[in-house]
This record gives sequence, structure tokens and C-alpha cells, in this order.
Amino acid sequence: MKEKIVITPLGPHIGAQVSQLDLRRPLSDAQFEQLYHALLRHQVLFLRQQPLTPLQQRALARRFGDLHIHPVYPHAEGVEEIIVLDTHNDNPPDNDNWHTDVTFIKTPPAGAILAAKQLPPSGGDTLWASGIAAWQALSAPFQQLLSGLQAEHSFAHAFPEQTFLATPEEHARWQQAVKNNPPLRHPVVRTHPVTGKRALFVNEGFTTRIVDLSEKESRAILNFLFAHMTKPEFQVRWRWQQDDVAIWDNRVTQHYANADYLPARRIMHRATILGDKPV
Ligand SMILES: O=C(O)CCC(=O)C(=O)O
Ligand SMILES: [Fe+2]
Repeated sequence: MKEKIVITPLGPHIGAQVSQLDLRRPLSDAQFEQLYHALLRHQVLFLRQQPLTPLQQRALARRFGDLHIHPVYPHAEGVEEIIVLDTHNDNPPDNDNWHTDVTFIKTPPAGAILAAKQLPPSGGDTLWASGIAAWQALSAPFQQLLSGLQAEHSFAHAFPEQTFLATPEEHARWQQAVKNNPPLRHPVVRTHPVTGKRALFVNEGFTTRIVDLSEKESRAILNFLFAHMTKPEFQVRWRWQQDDVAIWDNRVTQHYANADYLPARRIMHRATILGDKPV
């Protein structure tokens, strides 16, 4: 088995392609170390030609940590840790907004692994943006203003009731999820628990307001941050091929799934790795 993996950066701030690695087999410790180091450095990694089964994807994800089970998204048959994102005209995509996954819980995911199972003839790219690069590009006085602040994150903000009314079961599951996930607070700037790097940690998907600011101050600063954090300079954009896999560090990035492909169908599988409390 080859031990040395090949890492090709896709830009100075974020994104790298990894080759010479077969994710279907258990990774050696040396392979995992290199992969994890590359993930910390590049924040999102892409690998071609990795036809993972849900069980193989779950096993790979478990190398990174315990897994999250999503409160409302459907999962692969018999494998509840693998979310199935199957989008088409009757189930339109809802990830065409900049977001960090699951920031409505106390310990948002550390990362996620996404696999392309069925793709539209064209379109359906996904973009990631680095919260580290966005933070580093701010002036010192503005960094200081943001440093002590907390922001509110809300499940109900991102998952509106009217999109969960297809069946009584779906609606009940949504109501339970709202009850289980009241709005909570995270720091606006977090420190990566492994690298110590600081990153902006608000996202348009879930962040509703900055605590202790007036409504107008909060809105103005959030609007600025949402625009700033998604500048092309801090982004990488991936054009999927069948069986590609993306692995991202969800502590310091956000992403956007381009919804330009309807009426074609697109199927992705996601494993979500639990994280720790942002500080
Ligand atoms: O479908 C995609 O490309 C990404 C969807 C998404 O936001 C996610 O899996 O977290
Ligand atoms: Fe997402």
C-alpha cells in the first residue's frame, strides 16, 4: 500500500486536491495523519474516483470522530449517519445559501465528508470559503470590535416550517427539531481547537443577530461580514464528477451548493463529524 499521499493546492487560502489515496479501504495511521494535516492546512480537500458505499463512507468519517445524526434530513438505507441529499424538481435544493453546517447546536460539526453519487449534466458546483482568510483580511480595529462578540444561531431560521409540510410525520419531525434546538450563541470569532488559528464564525444560513448590539448595528455588521466572508479571494469552487469526495473542516469554513441544475437530479451523500464547543 502506498503511504505517501499527493496534495495539490487549488489556491493560496483554501482547497487542495488529494491523490494517491483509496478511501474505500481503512487508512493507515500514516495516511490518516497526512490527510488530516492537509485538511487543517487547506480546510477543504477533494478526491476523484472514490466510489464509496454508505458503510465505507461511515467508516472513513469515523476516523475523524463521532458522527452526527441529522434531525430532519433523510439517510441512506440502514445507515442513519449518512444523509442523502437527493434534489430534483419535487425536492428542490435548499443549500443554495452560504452556511456552516449545523451551527444551531452547542457543538457544531468539526467536519463533513460529501460524496457525489448522481450528478446533473452540468452545474451543481459547490463553493467553500475560508473563515480564516476572511478574518485575517480585516483591519486590526475591526478585528478588535468583533473579538468579544457573540452571535445567535437558529435552526428555525434555516429550516422554515412551510418546507416541512409534505406529510404529518415530516411536520412532526420538524416541530420536534425546533423544540430540541432553541436558538443559541457562539462567538463571532472562534479559535481552531487544533491549529489555534482564528476564524470568523457567523453564517447567513443560521446566524440571526449579534448579541448586545442594537438591531440596526447587528444587521449592518452581519451584512458586511456575510459579504466579506464570501469574497472570491477566500473561496474555492469545485466542479463535481461522479464519485468525487470532498472533506471539509466545518469549524473554519462555510459553503454554498449552487442550485442551477433543475430540472435535472443530483444525489449526494454526507457524513457529518461531531465537533466541540466553539471558543
Ligand atoms: O450538495 C452540496 O454540494 C452541499 C450540500 C451541503 O450544504 C452539505 O452537504 O452540507
Ligand atoms: Fe452544508
